[in-house]
Amino acid sequence: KIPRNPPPTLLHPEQWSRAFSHFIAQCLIKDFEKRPSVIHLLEHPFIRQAHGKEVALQKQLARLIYTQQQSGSIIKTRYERMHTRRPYVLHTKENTCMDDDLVNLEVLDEETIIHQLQTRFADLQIYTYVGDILIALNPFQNLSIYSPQFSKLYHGVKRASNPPHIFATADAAYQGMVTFSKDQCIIISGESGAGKTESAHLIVQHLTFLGKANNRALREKILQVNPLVEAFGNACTAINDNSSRFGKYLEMMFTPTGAVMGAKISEYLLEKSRVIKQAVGEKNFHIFYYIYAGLYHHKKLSEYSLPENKPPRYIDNETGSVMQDIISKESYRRQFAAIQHCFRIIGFSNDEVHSVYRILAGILNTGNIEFTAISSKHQTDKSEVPNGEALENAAALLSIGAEELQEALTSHCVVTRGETIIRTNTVDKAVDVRDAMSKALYGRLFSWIVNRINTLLQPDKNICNAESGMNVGILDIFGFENFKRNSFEQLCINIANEQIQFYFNQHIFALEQMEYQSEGIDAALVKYEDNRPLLDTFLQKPMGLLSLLDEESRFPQATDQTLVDKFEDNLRCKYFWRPKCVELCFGIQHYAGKVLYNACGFLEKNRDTLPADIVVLLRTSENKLLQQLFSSPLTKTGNLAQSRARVTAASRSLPPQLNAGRIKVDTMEMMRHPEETTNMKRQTVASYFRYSLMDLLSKMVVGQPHFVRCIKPNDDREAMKFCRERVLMQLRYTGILETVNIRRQGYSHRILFEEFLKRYYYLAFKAHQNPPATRESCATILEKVQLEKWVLGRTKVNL
Ligand code: AD9
Ligand code: MG
Repeated sequence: KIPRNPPPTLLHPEQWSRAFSHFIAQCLIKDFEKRPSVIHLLEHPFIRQAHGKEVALQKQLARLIYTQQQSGSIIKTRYERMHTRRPYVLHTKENTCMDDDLVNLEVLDEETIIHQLQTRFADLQIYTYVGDILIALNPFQNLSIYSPQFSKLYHGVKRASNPPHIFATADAAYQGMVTFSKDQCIIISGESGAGKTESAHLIVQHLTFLGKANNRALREKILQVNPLVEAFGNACTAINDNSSRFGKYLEMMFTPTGAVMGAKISEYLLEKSRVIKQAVGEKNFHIFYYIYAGLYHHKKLSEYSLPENKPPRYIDNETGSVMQDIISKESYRRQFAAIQHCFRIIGFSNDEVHSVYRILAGILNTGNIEFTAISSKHQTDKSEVPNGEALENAAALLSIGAEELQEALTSHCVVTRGETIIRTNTVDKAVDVRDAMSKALYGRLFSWIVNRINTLLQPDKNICNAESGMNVGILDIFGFENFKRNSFEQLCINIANEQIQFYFNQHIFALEQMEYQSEGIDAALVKYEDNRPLLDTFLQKPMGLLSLLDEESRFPQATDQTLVDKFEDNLRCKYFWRPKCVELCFGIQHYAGKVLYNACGFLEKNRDTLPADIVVLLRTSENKLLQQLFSSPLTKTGNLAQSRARVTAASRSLPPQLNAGRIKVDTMEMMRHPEETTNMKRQTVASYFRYSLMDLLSKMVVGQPHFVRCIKPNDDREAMKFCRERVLMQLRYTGILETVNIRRQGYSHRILFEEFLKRYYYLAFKAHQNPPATRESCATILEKVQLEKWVLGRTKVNL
C-alpha cells in the first residue's frame, strides 16, 4: 500500500509540500519534455505516465521515492534546478551531492578543491559550502535562480534539503535571529568585482520575503534602499562597472516574531575625491550621468543650467566623452526614472528631490568655474574668475550670492591676534578650494540622503519598540583593489578589507581554537595566515602608518616626499618596502597580495580641508537642505560612546572564556585607535577612517556572524570562464583551504549542557525524571538517539 504522504524520515511533510509546489512540478514537466534523458531517475515508467498531470506526478514521485528508499538506493532526496542546462536531478547513491560542501571531500588539497569548484561552476553551480560559510563564484551572467519561487524553496528548510544558495545563508541568519533572539550579521567579502553588492541585494530580497509584514509598503521601501544609495555611492571603475565607492552596513530590523519593521544604513568612507577627478577609463558617481540623461529627456537641462554641447569638467574624463553619449544613453535614462521611483517610494518629498538635483547640478557647474591669475603692483598671487557664467549658474543653483562665492573661492580670512585679515588665493589655491567645496557638498549630500532614508525607514514605535526588536546586518564594503596606480583611496579600501579578513580569522580560527582549548577538547591546531601584525602596522599608535600620516599632515611644511621618508624610517617590518628609483612610491604586502601605492596627494587628501569661508557662505544658502548640510557637525556614524557601549555589551554577552580572550582584547584594542577629539574641524580622513572602522566593528561583534566569500572566476568579466590561477589565488589568501580543514575537524553546534537538556531531555528521559545538567545526562540522550560525531566538552555538547 502506497502512503499518501512519504514517510517522515524520508522528507518532512512540510518540506514535501514545498518541494513539490506548483512551480516545481511545472518546471519538472517542462524540463522533462525538453531533456528527458538527463533525468535518469525520472525516466521511470511511472513518471512517463504522469507526464502532464501535476497531482498525479506528485503521487508517482512519492511512490517512486518511497520504493527507492526501501530498496536503499536513495540516500538523499532533493530536487535542484540551477539552470535549464541542468534539470532537476534526483540524488541517488550514484549521483550524490556530497560535493555541495567542501568539508565532505575525501581528499583535501588545493587541487581537489579547485577541481570541485570548477566542475560545479561548469554546471552553473556557483554556490558551494565550506561548513557554514558560503563560497559564491561570480557567474557574470543572469541566472534564473532568484525568483520568488526560489525564495519559497529556501524558506525554513534544512540546509541540506537544497543546493547551496545565497538565500540559504539569508535564511540561516533569519532563523538564527528568530530562534535564539539574537542579532545576526552577514559579512560579505571578496575583491572588487567579485559579487558582494549583488549578493547583498539578494540577501535583502530574501529577508524581505521572509520577514513578511502586513505592511507591503515597508517591504517595497526597503527594496529601494540599495538602488538609491548605490546610484550615489557606486561608479564605474577599471575593474567593475558598478563598483561600490563606500562601505555599507544595512541593518534590517525585525519584531520578535520575525516581521520586518524597518531598516537602517550606516555608510563608511565615501570616495569623495571621485567627484572632482577620476582615473583614466573611470567615471564619476552614477547619479551624475543619470540626471544628465534624465533631465535631457524631460527637456529640463536648461532649468538646471547644464550645458547640452559639452559635458561639465567633472564628468568629462579625458576619454573624449561626447555629450551625446551621455544624454542619449537609454540605460542612464531608465536609471534616472528608477531613482525617481526610489525617492518617491521611500518617501522623499518632491521639494527634497528637487533640492538634491539642484545641488548636484550646482556641483557640476562649480566644477566649470575657472580661474586666471591677475597681478597688480602690490600683489602677484591673486586670481579671478574670467568667465562668470559657470560661477553665476553654480551660485544660483546653490541659492547663494555669486559675488560672495567668487570671494570665498579667490580669497580667505585669516585671524591673527584678534584681527581678521583677508588674503587672496593663487589660481592653484582657488582651484583647490573649488574642488574641496564640491567634495564637501557631495559628501554631505550623500550622508544626508542616508540619514533621511534612516528616518523614513525607522520602525514604527506603535508596532514594536526598538529594544525588543532584533536585526540582521548585511556588510557590503568596497572590495580589495590593486590598480596600476594606487592612491590614498585604495590604501583606505585595502585596510578596511584587511580588517574584515582579521575579523574572519578571529571567528573561524582563533575563537574556534580557544573554544576547544577551554572545553578541553583535543583538536589539532590549524595554521592560518594571521594578518594581525599588518593591521597593527596600519593602526597602531603612535607609530602605525595612519598615525604617521596624521602627524605629517599637521606640519604645514611637510610634503608627500617627507611622508614617504617618514614611513620608511618608522615602518620597519616585512610588510612595508620602498622600491628603488620610484619616488613617492611605497609597497605593502597585503593579505591579498602586494600593492604599490603612489603617495602623491596623500597629505592633501588626508587633510581634506574645507575653508571656513566656504562653510560660512553655504550656511547662508536659501536652499534649506543646503543650509542643513553645513549646519550640523561633521560626525556621521554616531558617537563614540554609543560604539563603546555596544562593544562592551557584546563582550558581556560572549561566553566568559572568550571574554577573557582575544576578541575582547582585540575589539577593545581597536577602540583605543580612534581619535577622541572633539575638535571635528581638525579631524583628518585617517582619524575618521579609524573611527569608522571601530564603529563598524562594534556593530559587527554584537551579532552572530555568517560569512559569504565572493570569488571572481576571471578578470575579463566573462561568463563561464574559470581561470584556475585567479581562483586559486583567492582561495589561498582568503584562507579557504584552512577553513575547510578547521570546519571538517570542528563542530558546528555548541550547546551548554543545561540548554541541551532543557531542549532534548524528552528524547531519553520521562517528563518527571528531571535529569541533572551533567555530561552523563547529555551522553545518555546522544547515545539514545544514536547521533554520530559529537563530543562532550567541559560545559558543552559539541555536535
Ligand atoms: V566592488 O568591491 O563594489 O568593486 P562587488 O560589489 O564585489 O565589487 P558586484 O556585486 O558589483 O561586485 O558584481 C560585479 C558584477 O558581477 C555585477 O555588476 C554583475 O554583473 C556580476 N554579478 C555578480 N554577482 C552576480 C550574480 N549572482 N548573478 C549575476 C552577477 N551576475
Ligand atoms: Mg560592491
